[in-house]
Amino acid sequence: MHIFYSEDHKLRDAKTELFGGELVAPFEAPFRAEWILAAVKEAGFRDVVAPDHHGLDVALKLHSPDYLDFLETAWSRWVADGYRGEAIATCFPARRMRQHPPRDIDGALGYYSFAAETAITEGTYAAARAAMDCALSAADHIHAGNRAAFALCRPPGHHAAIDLYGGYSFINNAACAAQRLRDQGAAKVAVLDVDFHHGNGTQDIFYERNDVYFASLHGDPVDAFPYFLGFADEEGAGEGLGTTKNYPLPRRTGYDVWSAAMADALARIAAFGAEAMVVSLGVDTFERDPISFFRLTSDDYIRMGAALKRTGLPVVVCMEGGYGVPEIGLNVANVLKGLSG
Ligand code: SP5
Ligand code: ZN
Repeated sequence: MHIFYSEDHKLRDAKTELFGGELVAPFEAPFRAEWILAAVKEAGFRDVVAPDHHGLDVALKLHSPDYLDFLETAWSRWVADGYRGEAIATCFPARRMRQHPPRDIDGALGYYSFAAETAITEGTYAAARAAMDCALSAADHIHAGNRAAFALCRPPGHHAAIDLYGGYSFINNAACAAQRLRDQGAAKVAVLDVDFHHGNGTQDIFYERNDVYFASLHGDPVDAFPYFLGFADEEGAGEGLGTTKNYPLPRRTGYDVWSAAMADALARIAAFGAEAMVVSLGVDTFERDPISFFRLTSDDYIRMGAALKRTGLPVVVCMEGGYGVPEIGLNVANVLKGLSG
């Protein structure tokens, strides 16, 4: 299985995350990709290749043009205003306020985000483009006839919505992979999101579409970020009604309950008629993840990968979350091990 990896992920190296009222070292940091890369190589996945450079044509089918332009220019606008710290949103267009992009960068940050923990920094956009390139190249690799590919995306992408960043996500890598698979001829595609957090961005992007099925297993939003999306009654709208499925799960969920939900999701994806699948892989479901509350063990990730393989579908795996502990590498390698059987 090919691993698509770009050194440019290191350009996303924020110094600050707003957490517990303090600016702390971000959970989403370069060491994550380095640990994961080392572990997958150690597990025998040695075909590590740099992605091709892609344009924005696929992303422009998912994100709004003004949003992508904002991402590209936000840091220079912030610096031009004389701010000395990293760019953190502080004011949001909340209930009953006007939804209009401000001219001022401080306001634009709030307009284009849904969470303040994620700072924009100098290299953020370049790194997000490289992560997108990994996802697109992995999709191209599937189109070329391979059964599976791993896009070691960093920063992650599944929280990035049509015109919102947050949750450490800027461009939705998994959505780009799914769109690429569609553009290359797959009539129907599924995105299975197994990150601990609800994939609000991916859901938003495909909510009214009937060609992409979205299923997500995650911490119940009454208890977990992103709090305001991912409930069981969200099922898609318009032409997309019935093509979104959410599995909000309680604290201390282990693999028995979790895997039953995954099996239900995979049955629905098969019934939908997906010809290819993108997996948003977060290993923040791990029992010792520092910011999450599921109880998966390292061996469970082998079983997860094997279940993905049993679908018989070609699979693009996109890296999402998973933090703090050395086991993130092993857990990702275990998914790939199960998937390549
Ligand atoms: C890609 C991904 O996994 N993004 C997750 C972003 C989560 N950021 C907010 C973290 C807040 C953690 N709150 C923990 C509360 C523990 N009581
Ligand atoms: Zn997550």
